[in-house]
Amino acid sequence: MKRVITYGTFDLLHYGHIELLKRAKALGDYLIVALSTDEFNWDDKQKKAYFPYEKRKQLLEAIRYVDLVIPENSWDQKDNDMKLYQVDTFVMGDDWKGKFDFLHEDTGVDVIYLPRTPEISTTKIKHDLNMN
Ligand code: C2G
Repeated sequence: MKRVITYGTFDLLHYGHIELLKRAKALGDYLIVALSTDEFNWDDKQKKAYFPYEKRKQLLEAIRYVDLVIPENSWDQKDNDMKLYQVDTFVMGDDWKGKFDFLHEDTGVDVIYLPRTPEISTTKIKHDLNMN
């Protein structure tokens, strides 16, 4: 069984997220999503999600491509996650291109960056809805 993992906040879930998850799942048989906790978002990513962790988790768990949702609460957990969850492939959108190449050296996982879906982002949604 080929195990794939990806990380993110997935706030205000939109089709760009779905396209990423769909392509990530197509790279294996089992997709794990490490979902940024509210504390990690605030303390380390300087962003506040509209939906709290439990709601974002509920939405992700309803997606056919997602097999397991785990918390992301540190930048440093990835190496251990690769081993703990016996990951074969790490996937991120290409806005992160190059940032996680160390995972291949450290753990041997394949590191794949997928093109982002253009024209959509959580920030754009908030802006277009005149939310702050
Ligand atoms: N994404 C995409 N296309 C978009 C928007 C997002 O492919 N139009 C991808 C991002 O590249 C990312 C994933 O969807 O791979 C989740 O996006 P975010 O929730 O914005 O993730 P981010 O805040 O970048 O967190 O440790 C890694 C971080 O947790 C990543």
